[in-house]
Amino acid sequence: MYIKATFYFLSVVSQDIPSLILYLYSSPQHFIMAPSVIDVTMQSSQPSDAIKKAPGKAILPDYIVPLRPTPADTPMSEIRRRYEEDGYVWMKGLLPTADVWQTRKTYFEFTGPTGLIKEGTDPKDGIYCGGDWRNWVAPGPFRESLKLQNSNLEYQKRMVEAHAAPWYMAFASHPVLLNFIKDFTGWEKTTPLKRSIFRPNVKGGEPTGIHYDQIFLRGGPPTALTAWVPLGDCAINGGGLMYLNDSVSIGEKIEEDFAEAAKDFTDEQRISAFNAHMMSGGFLSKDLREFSKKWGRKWLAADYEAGDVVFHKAFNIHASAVNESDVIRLATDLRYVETEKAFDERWMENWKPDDNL
Ligand SMILES: O=C(O)CCC(=O)C(=O)O
Ligand SMILES: [Fe+2]
Repeated sequence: MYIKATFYFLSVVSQDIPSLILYLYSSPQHFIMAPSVIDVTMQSSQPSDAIKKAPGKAILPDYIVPLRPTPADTPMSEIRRRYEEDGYVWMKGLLPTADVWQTRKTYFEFTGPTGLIKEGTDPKDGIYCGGDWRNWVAPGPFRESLKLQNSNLEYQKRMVEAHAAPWYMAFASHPVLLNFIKDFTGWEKTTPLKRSIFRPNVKGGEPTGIHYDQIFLRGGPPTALTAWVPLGDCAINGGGLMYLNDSVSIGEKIEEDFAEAAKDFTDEQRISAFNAHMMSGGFLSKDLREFSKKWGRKWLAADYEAGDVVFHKAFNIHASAVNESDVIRLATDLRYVETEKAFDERWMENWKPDDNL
């Protein structure tokens, strides 16, 4: 089955090669800024000896424990049981690794010529060119809040365009993913939400703040299934996603409080991740240490490998640590809903920096 899926996938990817070649001639535009202020580090002995940093503050080793891996040949009943118990299931080696590496390579062949990738290195490796991470912040409200000047417009353009590329759409509808979801959920028909996002985090860059996905999907019931896919290996200090242990009930409780506070809002305000009660970016906090202390839960972290997929629930709380390696952390979050049931229709357009979701 994997061989068949790989062949299908590569044939879709290769169709886009001529359009990639068209972009090879543009030159990078850089600008200079003060070095990053993210500087506090602490040694972590668990789950590996890696250092883990959150923005502005280290996450103490005591607050970090390993994510539970689930081998791909685990019986589906056990996979479902773990998903219910943990609010996530980390499927090891689910996707054919060649397809994952190919997607990584295609992404960096497309965005690399803007200066992102270190000269003379293989795009597949995604080795960061170095320098100030702010050069490589995705366009959108966060980038605007940084008030950057002379930004690398070609990078921003390509970064956005990658989200509508046929090779990316093909990856989101990878037959192995769709088959797995069919067996796992029992849904008659699955719709991949079109709004899926690349997460290219460079060394020292601002990681994803603490949230649960339903904050951004309030236009529908909390039934969407998220697949977080590291596109390539992602070492423990490489900025992978971390999950707050046993956090679904916390996410549900926080959402109830938000709903209560928003009950007099218009429908549009009520479902917005950015209404008057929310923090900037829709996040619950950026302080992983404090959040862990406040709720009495530890962060689950992992060394991810190409081929892994983490499926998580809409109320599961998660965030990323800072990428401290020279390898660009590229991941994507893909979301799926049952076709015939209600879902957040706002997510049926490709991601755009100003889509206000
Ligand atoms: O990759 C990230 O940093 C964020 C991913 C995420 O929040 C998700 O997949 O739901
Ligand atoms: Fe998320």
